[in-house]
Amino acid sequence: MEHQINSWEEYEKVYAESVANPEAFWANVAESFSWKKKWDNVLSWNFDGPDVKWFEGAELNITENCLDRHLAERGDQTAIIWEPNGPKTPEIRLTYKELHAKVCQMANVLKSYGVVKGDRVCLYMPMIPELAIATLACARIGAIHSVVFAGFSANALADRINDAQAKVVLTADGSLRGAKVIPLKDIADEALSHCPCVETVLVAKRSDKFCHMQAGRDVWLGEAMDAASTDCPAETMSAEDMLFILYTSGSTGKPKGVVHTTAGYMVYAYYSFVNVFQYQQNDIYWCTADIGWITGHTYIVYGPLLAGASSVMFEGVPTWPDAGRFWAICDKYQVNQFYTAPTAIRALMAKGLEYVAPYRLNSLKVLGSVGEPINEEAWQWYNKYIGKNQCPIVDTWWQTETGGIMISPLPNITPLKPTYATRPLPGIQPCLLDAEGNELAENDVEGLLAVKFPWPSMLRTTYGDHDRCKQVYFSMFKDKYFTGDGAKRDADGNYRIIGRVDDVINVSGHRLGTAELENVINEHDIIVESAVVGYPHEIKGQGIFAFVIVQEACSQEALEAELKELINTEIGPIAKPDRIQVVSGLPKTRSGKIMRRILRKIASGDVSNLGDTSTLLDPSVVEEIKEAVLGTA
Ligand code: 6R9
Repeated sequence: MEHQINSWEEYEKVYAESVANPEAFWANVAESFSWKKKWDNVLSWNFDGPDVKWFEGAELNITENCLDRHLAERGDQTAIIWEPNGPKTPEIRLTYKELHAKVCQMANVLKSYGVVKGDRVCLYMPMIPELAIATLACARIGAIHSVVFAGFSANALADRINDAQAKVVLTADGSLRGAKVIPLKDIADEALSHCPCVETVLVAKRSDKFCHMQAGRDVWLGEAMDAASTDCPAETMSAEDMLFILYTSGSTGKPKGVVHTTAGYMVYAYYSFVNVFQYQQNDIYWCTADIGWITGHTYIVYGPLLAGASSVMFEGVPTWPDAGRFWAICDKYQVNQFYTAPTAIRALMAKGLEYVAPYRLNSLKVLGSVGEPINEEAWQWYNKYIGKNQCPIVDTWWQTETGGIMISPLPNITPLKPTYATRPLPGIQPCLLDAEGNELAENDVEGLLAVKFPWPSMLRTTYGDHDRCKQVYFSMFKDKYFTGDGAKRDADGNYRIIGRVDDVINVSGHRLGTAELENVINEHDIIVESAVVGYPHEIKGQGIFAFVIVQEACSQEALEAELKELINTEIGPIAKPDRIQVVSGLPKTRSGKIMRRILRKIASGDVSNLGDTSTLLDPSVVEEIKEAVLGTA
């Protein structure tokens, strides 16, 4: 594959060049794409705006690079193998030619409902081929896609639709998850009753569930596609035209719409994919993420297709019909590169080796991990039982905001170190800072992780609120992008990501803002005040611990059930608290700020060193909380 690094010496050389002359480096990578018009200027930037432009003046369409470009050479090669929820249901294979035709049909359907370049389209869909097709169909006609993970609730969906002012929503009648069928259209309908901006709802058929179709608004997607032409010219896009919005949690209450643009995202998605997975022609690659998250955007849809890869897309869950499903799929398709999350590894590890034993797993060459720190035990298990000590593990650190993998080993090239994401990819200039923003230039240090030079797939803004983008990412430290993560760098220059240093918790690899959770909990009539923190959880990485003050005595059982239900409807099942503790007060400073540090320590069961509590308004609440949580004062 073009621009693939083959040895450690080459990595060091290429990395040095990419830092010495970033523009020449990225221009060279960009040369291998098909452009309607080449760029006038590779990069202009300042992090004060922030205002970052890559490949300015260029014109292109990303779907021509994902699809059309491959037709002559590999039109009949499989682009996507779709493995359905049920293991006995036949899979669907789409060749590049077939995928191209379907994307054009769906693009024509969108056009027929009035979608034009720049319009926002919301995709609230299960992991069915139509989701990948819809993503590309939007890009084909220059509409901006906003994929909302289908596990989010009606309210969360409504907020995202309204924030983006989406004109069209795509959904399905139902979503099959293991033995369950989720009535997706009903949830969408509930959201849509609060979304006057939506004119048309296109509904894919996936279940036998009846769903209401609102006349004049709702349309069956399958029928509309069948009637549409398979020819749709690709809209001409400028390099910096928006490609998509993806909402993510931050430390304040409202999710942010992270914005990615066209050319830079394309170049980096390709470059990082071929290097981190060392994909070779005819390999079968599988990323288990959902397209509702950034990992699915970059490493199920765009990256693999840009590289002309064959990739697996899985509708179901890892534990159904049993905990061997992932391994069965690896054997079934002879998967070569497998990319998943630590939370899945830990969950499957806990089920026991009898679910791994029946499978050969001999096609695997590279194993990947993403979403949260991978603990040593999970790393060793993944390495020994899945990789059979033969497959390098790439622990890939990145974020919704970075668009692509930033720090990761290159398999069979970078020396591995368990739990370390190791080295930055070429073109990526990370640094560690102290609290004042001074760069810790030496090795063997720990600090706040930032990036000091732009890279092509970095976020450009937060939708509808550029100032928020500036505040959250670019004002903490001058001339640096701040990640929100803490990290350490060992004596050899390898990075290990420690975790979030802000009020974001990472539950099973999903980001949740504690403020977002508290806002919902506080809506309950009986709640006076709440504070939510993360604590170590064996499977999920972090669990959700909610401390609540109630207005009147109530049964713990009823309170838990009601709060869980409330969170379920307001955000979704992923955000349900693991522990709810009623307390009579929260540890606050004299200025009224909750000392979360103390709550975090107590929630983790560690009260050895709570630090100075003398500045608290009422230090005695700490004793009470300790007693309530741990049964000791
Ligand atoms: C791609 C993705 C981003 C946050 C990030 C960090 C955590 C991701 C990690 C990791 C340790 C890794 N994170 N990968 N922590 N090691 N390999 O997950 O994006 O959902 O935006 O989350 O996830 O804390 O800041 P996103």
